[in-house]
Amino acid sequence: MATDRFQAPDYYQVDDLFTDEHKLVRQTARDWVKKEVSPIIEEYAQKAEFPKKLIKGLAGLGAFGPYIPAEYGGAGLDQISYGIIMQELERGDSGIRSTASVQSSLVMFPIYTYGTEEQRKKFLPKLASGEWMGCFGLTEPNHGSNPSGMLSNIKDAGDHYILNGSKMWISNAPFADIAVVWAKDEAGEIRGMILQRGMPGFTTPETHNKWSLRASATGELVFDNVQVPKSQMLQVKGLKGPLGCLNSARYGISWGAVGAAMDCYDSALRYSKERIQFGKPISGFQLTQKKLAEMVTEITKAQLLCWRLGMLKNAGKATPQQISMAKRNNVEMALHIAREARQIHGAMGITGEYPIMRHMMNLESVITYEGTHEIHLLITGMDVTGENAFN
Ligand code: TGC
Ligand code: FAD
Repeated sequence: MATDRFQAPDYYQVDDLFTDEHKLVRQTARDWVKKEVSPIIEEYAQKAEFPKKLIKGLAGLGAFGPYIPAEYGGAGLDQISYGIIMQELERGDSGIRSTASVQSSLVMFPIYTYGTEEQRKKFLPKLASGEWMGCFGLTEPNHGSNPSGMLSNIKDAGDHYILNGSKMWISNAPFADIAVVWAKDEAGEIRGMILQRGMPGFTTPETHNKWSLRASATGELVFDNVQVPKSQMLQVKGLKGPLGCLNSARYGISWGAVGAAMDCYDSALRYSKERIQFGKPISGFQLTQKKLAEMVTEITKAQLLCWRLGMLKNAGKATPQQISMAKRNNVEMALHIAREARQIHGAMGITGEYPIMRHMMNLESVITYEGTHEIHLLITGMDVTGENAFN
């Protein structure tokens, strides 16, 4: 990839809304991405491998559990800082943000929120430092958008449960040390539990041949009579357990998507000024300006949406439905910008010289995971009409 010359657009001086701490967090994350992610990410995406060597640096940034209290190893930051970190990581690559999202919101969050004090002390500091990596198993081969139908199940066997079933499309699964897994008990209630690599009957085969999120490892979780000690169970029952974690991850994605969009816009703007056709820079053509003007408008709107949602989250007032709106809007916005930026780069846009095609392909996963574009629309639809159109 060409040298990373990224300059963030800030058309409405959104910077003025951030505290000095937010700006420091952002500068640190931005510098780290430029130094550590940009020079290697294209190579790792091309060879479809997660760059494990970034784990220590991610932990050092506070990207694992940004809002988890310091007493458990987290960075103790607010929700805006958490969002800013996700924005900067996804500016580098959605797969890197994915790894941090899963570790923070889908593994550390449930252990912090639904775990016993013993579980918090045992797992959170090691997850915050990156010594242990985690994954989150909700989706199954036949239950994606409707996790309430899951077939994975546990049976009571005295001091432990016996777990059977499988999960699919699980980020970080191939190398995770622990897995937060959701399965139904004998009463049909969804329960959460912490599995550790090496438990007999627990395997994590890798999923190959992805065209998207290639620098993130994806796999299955297979449970064949796994004995789960009762001390590994989380203290929550029902679908609200896993969905509560998704609120936090979806919020982070709404910021992350802005990062990917900013990178595509910035690259397209620079390219349009440098690329000469018909004797002048292509930035001088009205059709190019339409694309760029619309991009920066949509980015600006999304930046403001994120900031406001973050403030609501800081105040404990953000609803799941508001989070759905931001995730849906911002990911679609980023995908559209990636496609438009690809056009501005002409043929160069399909190469690894520029980050555009990688962002575009990544965003095809981001628009599907953590609730598809359609599911989030139905969540908003139900919120405003009071009518359930899911089934
Ligand atoms: P429904 O009857 O509506 O609700 C069941 C219970 O859950 C509560 N609830 C929520 N609680 C917290 N947060 C939310 N967002 C919640 N949404 C609902 C609800 O109040 C109820 O509680 P209670 O106490 O009455 O039992 O459930 P439903 O079965 O009709 O489903 C609703 C639907 C379709 C919106 C939900 O299933 C859904 O969101 N589906 C999408 C599935 C999804 O997002 N999967 C993501 C898997 S993880 C992933 O993709 C990680 S990618 C990671 C990466 O690499 O970054
Ligand atoms: P389906 O649910 O089969 O949906 C197929 C299509 O039907 C979609 O367009 C959908 O919007 C539409 N549809 C479904 N129901 C309705 C409806 N009621 N009304 C209208 N349209 C509908 N999951 C995890 O648990 N953990 C992870 O770490 C994880 N990581 C992932 C990483 C990647 C790279 C990917 C691609 C996925 C990951 N997922 C993970 C799974 C992801 O959450 C699911 O793919 C997603 O929830 C959608 O499920 P599905 O793929 O089975 O699609």
